[in-house]
Amino acid sequence: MGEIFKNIPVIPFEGPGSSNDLAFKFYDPDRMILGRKMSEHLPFAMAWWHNLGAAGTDMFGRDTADKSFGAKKGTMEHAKAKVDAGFEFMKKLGIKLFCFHDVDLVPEADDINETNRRLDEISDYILEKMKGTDIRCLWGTANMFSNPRFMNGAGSTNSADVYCFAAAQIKKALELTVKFGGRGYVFWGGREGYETLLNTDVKFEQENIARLMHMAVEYGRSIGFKGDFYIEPKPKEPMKHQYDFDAATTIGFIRQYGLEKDFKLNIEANHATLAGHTFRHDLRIAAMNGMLGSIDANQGDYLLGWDTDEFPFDVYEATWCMYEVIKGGGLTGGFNFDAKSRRPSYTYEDMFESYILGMDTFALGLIKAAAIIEDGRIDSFIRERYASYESGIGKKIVSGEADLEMLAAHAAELGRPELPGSGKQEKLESIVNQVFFS
Ligand code: XLS
Ligand code: NI
Ligand code: NI
Repeated sequence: MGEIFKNIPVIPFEGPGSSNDLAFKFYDPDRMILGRKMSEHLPFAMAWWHNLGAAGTDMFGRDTADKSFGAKKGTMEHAKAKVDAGFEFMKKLGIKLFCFHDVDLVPEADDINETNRRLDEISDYILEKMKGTDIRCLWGTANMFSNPRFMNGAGSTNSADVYCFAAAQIKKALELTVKFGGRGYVFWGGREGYETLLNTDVKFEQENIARLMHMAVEYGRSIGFKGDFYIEPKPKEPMKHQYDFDAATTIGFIRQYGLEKDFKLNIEANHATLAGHTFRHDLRIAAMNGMLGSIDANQGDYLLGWDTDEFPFDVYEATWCMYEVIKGGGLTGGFNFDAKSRRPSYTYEDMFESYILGMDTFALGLIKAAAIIEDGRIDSFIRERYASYESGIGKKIVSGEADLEMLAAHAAELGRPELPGSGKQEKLESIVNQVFFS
């Protein structure tokens, strides 16, 4: 197979002054930020499904982009052409990781035995491609939402037979992940939820999901999977109510069912915002619970109520993301561009320009987050804000020496407290502006 993206060279870093569309302006892999290379802070990954699959189809219209890569869609030749295209794409951008669902890799057959045979064939081909490159797998997953059999869920389905197909797919996807040396395995419960309580036993469904996850851990470990399992929260779409609503809900589930040894979260920007949170909020909740695993790097549109999966463009959001990641001690996973070019962006150049945008946006986010941390004023303000817990009665509260009677006595002695001190939001926002634009 020859070159697919013929007019597109290896994408160089040219700096902010460059007017070359096919160059990085901010992503400079070897640049040192806070003592580490940018590329180490930012392990970027390509999402097989969007980049090599999604071709612009929406609810109202068919494909706009040609992603046949010279082969007939629905064939194994096409599956291989996607591998060729994907590896050329990653090499040209300097991306070292990829993420996949089982059925992103091959056309799904009617019979799962045939699908698995195809997966064996394509995974041999992918493994061959990986040799001699430093391209690795970030995470794998099973698509347990597209096939009609999963209309009522996978782990949460009412049908025990369908449940077995979910199990079979997880088993195979885990085997593929191990074959590729993947760092993680993701559960995104697109159809793990419900439309109406009139037909749903929520408790039973959640218990069944947990049972499946325990089986996945047991099997994964038995075949040598050493990475993290991740749950990717999302509040809705396609289901009206999804069980893994947001980071906090998902952490509760993980702990409720004793999965915390093996599971962390894969936080997606657009899912957090659909849940009515900021991206940053869900990252914080994950990080403070020791469950910040991986990130699906994209962004939504605040005017739209669904998962638009846009390439990250908002530098503020990327900055707060990187701030949380740095403060949270980094990721065990990486930054997967679970993002697709807009429907009218249908050319090969658009594929590259989309990734250049996403990678530059996160590079800027990293640079700005480091600048905020190095500036130090915000961090020291936050520390200072809780200083009353460092001595006196505050210290007793924190150390566990206090009881209600002691605290009530302290209040009685004071009669009335001083006001707790200005929150200084506007001052802090000005500092952010100053760090950003000076
Ligand atoms: C969909 C999800 C999906 C997961 C992987 O909204 O983001 O793409 O990342 O199944
Ligand atoms: Ni995602
Ligand atoms: Ni999504």
